[in-house]
Amino acid sequence: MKFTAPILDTYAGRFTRLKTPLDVPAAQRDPKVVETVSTMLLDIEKRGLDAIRDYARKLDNSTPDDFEISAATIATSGDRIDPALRAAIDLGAERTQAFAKRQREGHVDFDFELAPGLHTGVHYVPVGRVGAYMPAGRFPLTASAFMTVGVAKAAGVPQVIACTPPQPNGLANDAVLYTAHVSGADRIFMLGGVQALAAMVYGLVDDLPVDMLVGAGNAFVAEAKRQLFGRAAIDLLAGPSEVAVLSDETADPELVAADLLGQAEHGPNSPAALVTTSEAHGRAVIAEVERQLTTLLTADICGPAWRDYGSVTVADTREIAVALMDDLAPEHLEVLTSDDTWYHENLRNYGSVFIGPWSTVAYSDKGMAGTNHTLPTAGGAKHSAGLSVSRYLKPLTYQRVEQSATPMLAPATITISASEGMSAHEATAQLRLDRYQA
Ligand code: HSO
Ligand code: ZN
Repeated sequence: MKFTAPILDTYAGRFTRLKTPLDVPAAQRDPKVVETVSTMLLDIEKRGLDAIRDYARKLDNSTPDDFEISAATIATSGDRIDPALRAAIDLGAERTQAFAKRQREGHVDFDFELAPGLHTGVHYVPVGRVGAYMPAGRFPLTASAFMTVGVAKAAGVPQVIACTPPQPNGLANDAVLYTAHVSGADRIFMLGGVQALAAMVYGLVDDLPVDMLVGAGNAFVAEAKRQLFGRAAIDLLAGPSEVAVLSDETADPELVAADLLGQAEHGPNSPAALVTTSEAHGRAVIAEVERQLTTLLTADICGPAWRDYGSVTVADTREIAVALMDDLAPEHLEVLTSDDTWYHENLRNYGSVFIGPWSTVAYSDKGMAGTNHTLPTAGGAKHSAGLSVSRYLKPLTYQRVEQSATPMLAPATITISASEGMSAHEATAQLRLDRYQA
């Protein structure tokens, strides 16, 4: 599709086009990252817990006798954090679970007589064992466990274990611990990065391997998930967090600029895109971003992100705006227009949408909106949705055939099997037909 949208000057004073996901280097495709991770995984598979200990010592300067965090440390984590933070975490856990439980109700088993005597249906069963990774880099992302541990529990996952890396002081982050605890984690281990994911999938710290790995992390964590996929299911491969805003002349440039910078904070390669139907509004947003960057405490990250991965595009019509946005397929999408309902009805590719000036991405990021913040990045929203109870549930199918339905199933099964030369398949149906006729 060709767009005739004029393109505005962006932060660096040069003309750019709308940044597409392909412009963002996929760190997980860096051959050095791929190789480091595969060497580590092979080593861990061969040497087991000894290798885990070696990596924990080398990479995190961590040498505990037991990686598991004691029940007492976990139970008292809430006492070691600010009471206001504790209350906020309680609220986030409750709201995220309430949304997830409501979504769980939408997955309804059914039993359907597809043809006379042929009973079929779906029975939803949660994954048995989930391993959640809870990062703690420059920003500890406290709310992460709401989305992974809490939603898994709301889906009915019986065993959820979690890993979090030691901080420079050698201890786990108490806010992260408390969040995992109130979200329902069964066991928590102080282990970081690739070695944490490998330990969970190979069953090295808990008795049994996990069936599914979830949770955000750096490029090494994402690559480890990619390489472990198949042995375990994964939520998704997250790249740098993104935001896109779709606004018109009725939107407040100050809010739009703040929300663009709000996600640019994730890293110097976090894309922030504005698509607007008003050039004057676009210019006002650019000026506002510049102004806010002069006082923002994390301008060292947001500034480079906006300069290198920021974009402002003017669309002539709302249809073009929608087409541009659907092509971008952003992780987070905000709509601030006089026509929000029309946009909501027409947009189709995004991880989560925030409608109107009173909705902002951070509400979901921190668990207050109840929705999941683990969402597809880098255009993944074209084919996938984010993490939710649905991802933890397996829609298992069944069939129960009455004797009387045999003539309806067996002959065609025999015909297809015979045509393929699959005699053993054919025999299973033929036996039943013979008995039915006898
Ligand atoms: N925007 C991130 C989640 C997050 N941001 C948590 C801040 N805290 C991915 O959706
Ligand atoms: Zn965020």
